[in-house]
Formats: sequence, structure tokens, C-alpha cells
Amino acid sequence: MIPSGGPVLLGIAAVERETGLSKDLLRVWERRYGFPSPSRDAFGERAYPADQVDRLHLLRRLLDAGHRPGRVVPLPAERLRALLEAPAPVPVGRARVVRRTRAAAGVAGVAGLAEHGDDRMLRPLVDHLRANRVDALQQGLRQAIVGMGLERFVLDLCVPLTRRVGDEWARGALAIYQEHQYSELLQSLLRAEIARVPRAGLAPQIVLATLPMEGHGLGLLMAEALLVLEGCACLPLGTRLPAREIAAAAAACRADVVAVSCSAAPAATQVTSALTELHAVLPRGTALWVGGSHPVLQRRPPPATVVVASLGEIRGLVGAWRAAADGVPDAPTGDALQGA
Ligand code: B12
Repeated sequence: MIPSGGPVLLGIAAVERETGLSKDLLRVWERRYGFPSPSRDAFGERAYPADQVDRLHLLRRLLDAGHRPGRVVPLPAERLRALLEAPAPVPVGRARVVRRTRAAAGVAGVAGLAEHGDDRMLRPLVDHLRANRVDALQQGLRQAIVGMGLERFVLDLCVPLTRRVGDEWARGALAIYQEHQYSELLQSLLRAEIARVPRAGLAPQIVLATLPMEGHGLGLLMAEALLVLEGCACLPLGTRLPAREIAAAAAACRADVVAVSCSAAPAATQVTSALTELHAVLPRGTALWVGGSHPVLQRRPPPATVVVASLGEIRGLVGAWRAAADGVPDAPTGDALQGA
């Protein structure tokens, strides 16, 4: 988030990058609702002050939570913040089109509950972060790994804690540097734990990466931990990789699956076009699994992708892939699961 009230002015492309709201949408809102109301720079281009960009961030989160633009765009920032604190509305007319394996369906419900987290466990960890007690945070996380085991640590602690950190940052209760500190810490802990899991090297062989517009890598790392626990052979490539490089890696190691993560941050058009491009360049037969919280994955999933709604689905997905590969007659499979 940009510090409010300063002299910072952003161009429309930067605002699109920052908020994930497309340039077209920003122009439409300006015409229709009178907000945003950018000034113009010396070249007559739109220039957005920091307080408007902050308000756009709030709007983006409310839209993701199912609010309608007509209801929220005209509201002042304080009302938007209050709405974000309130329970989310049930999205109207928004079909849930996530493709699920039958085996995964039961697991996902449990994981859904876990994703809200246990406040008694989360609060002290967030307090350590806020008070800059990084050693205590690290120790708390280490103890949790030992006590819970890697799988439960990822599902019951990492997911809700990471979301809590994001929410605290968004409401200004954690500094940007603290969010970075948390990400670095969790990343190194997860990497160390993944390295300790004995390698089974089983199929499916999976390449993991994010596309060029995506700098969020923790969701993918959490997915890798669970995939390694399932015995899958994983080749992690990190974040912000061009589609062609991901495809080259998949071809070089004869991957069965390419798994990517798409957070809520980029614009929907960027996500759709990046996934469409990736699918087009992947070797034939390589499946494309996509996880992450970008709303476009639920609303309009790009064709030929398997959208993974939560980490709790991974076990079922891998099981279904293996059953289909073994030719089990009624295996819960689809073309995309195996790679059409
Ligand atoms: C950590 C973090 C960062 C770190 C990332 C560091 C890193 N190495 O990853 C840093 C500080 C760099 C960062 C930067 C930014 N961030 Co940020 N970030 C987060 C945070 C706190 C966690 C993201 C994360 O890892 N989530 C992973 C898990 C926990 O959640 P998930 O994405 O829903 O994924 C779930 C599943 O889908 C599944 N999954 C995910 N991926 C995959 C993949 C596979 C294969 C499978 C099977 C499953 C799976 O796992 C998860 C659990 O179920 C979120 C808060 C949040 N609620 O997520 C904000 C958040 C995503 N960030 C946000 C923003 C705005 C930004 C920036 C634009 C800020 C800025 N002005 O610079 C930049 C954009 C960077 C970019 N271009 O990508 C917003 C996006 C909101 C929006 N709708 O626009 C969020 C939601 C914060 C907020 N509350 O507003 N961020």
C-alpha cells in the first residue's frame, strides 16, 4: 500500500498493476460513478493520488468478497473499511464452477473450515510479528511444525496465518516490512521442511511455478509441501516465469503436470491471458493445475485447466490422477486432469 496523503501520483498502468483493477474498469467507474477522479499530468494522462489508490484497493477486496460495484464504488473509504470488517455477503448468481474430483470433495469441506484458523493459535504469532519479536515468531512456528506435523501445519496454520497477515497489512496494522519479514521466514521454514521429506519420486511428476505477473509464491510452496508428502516428484521453479520457460522445463523433465498459483493481486485479463498462453505452449499431455485465490479462477476458469480451490484437495487430486494413469475404469478423471 502507498503511504496516503503524500505527493505520489500513479499512472493508470501502475494503478492497474497495484490494484488488479483493469484500465478499462477504472475508466468505466470514472465515467459511471465519478470515482476514481484522477488529475491529469503534463501530458494529459490520468494521474491517481495515493488516497484514491488506497480506496481502489479496498474496492478490489470488496468485489472479490462478492459485493456489487454499483453499491460500493460510490462509498467513502471509512464505509468500505467497515464493510470489510463485516461478514462477507453470499455472492449472488456466482456459480461455483470449480472442477472437483469425487475423492477430493469430502476433504475440501474440512480444509475450508481450517482456512479460517484458530484465533488462539494465530493471535500470539501475529502479535510477535507486530512487536518485531521475530525470534519468538520463528520459535512459535517451529514448535507448531513439530507438534502438528508438516501437513497439518500447512493446512491448519500456514493458510489462515498468511491470510491474517495479509488482512492486518491491508488495514494498516502491520507494516510492509513486517509482511516481507513474515514471508521470508515462512518461506525458509517451509523450504527446510520440504527438504527433510524423504523423496519417493513417484508420478505425477510436477513442475511448480508462477507466471510473470505473479510475485506471490507462498501458496505454491504450501502446495509443494503437500505434493512432496504425497510422494510426487516436484520441480519448483519459483515466481514470475514466462510461459515458455515453464513449458521448456516441463518438456525437459517430461512433467505430467504443471502447477501454477494465481493470487488475487493481478487483473483478471492478465491471469486469463497468461494461463491461455501457458496452456498453448505446454507439451501435449501435460496437465495444467491452477490454485490460488484469484476470483477469475472460480468465475471463468480458463479452458483445459484444473482449478484447485484449496490445498485440502491435493490428496484427492493426486489420487485421481494416479487412478486414471493406472487405467482404473471409473476413476474420477477428466481430460484436463491428465492433460488433453
Ligand atoms: C505474502 C504476500 C505478499 C508478499 C509475497 C511474498 C512471497 N514470496 O510470496 C509480497 C509482500 C511480496 C506481496 C506483494 C504484493 N501484494 Co500481496 N499478499 C501477501 C499475502 C499476505 C499472502 C499471499 C499468499 O501467499 N497467499 C497464499 C495462500 C495463503 O492463499 P491463496 O492465495 O488464497 O491460496 C490458497 C489456495 O488457492 C492454495 N493454492 C495457492 N496456490 C496454489 C497452487 C497450487 C498448484 C495448488 C494446488 C493450490 C494453491 O493455497 C492456498 C490455501 O488454500 C496476501 C494475503 C492473502 N489473503 O493471501 C497478500 C495479497 C495477495 N497481496 C495483495 C497485494 C495488493 C499485493 C501487491 C499489489 C502490493 C503492492 N502494492 O506492491 C504486491 C503484488 C506483487 C505481485 N505483483 O504479485 C492483496 C491482493 C488483493 C487484491 N484483491 O488486489 C492481498 C490479498 C493482501 C490484501 N489483503 O489486500 N504480497
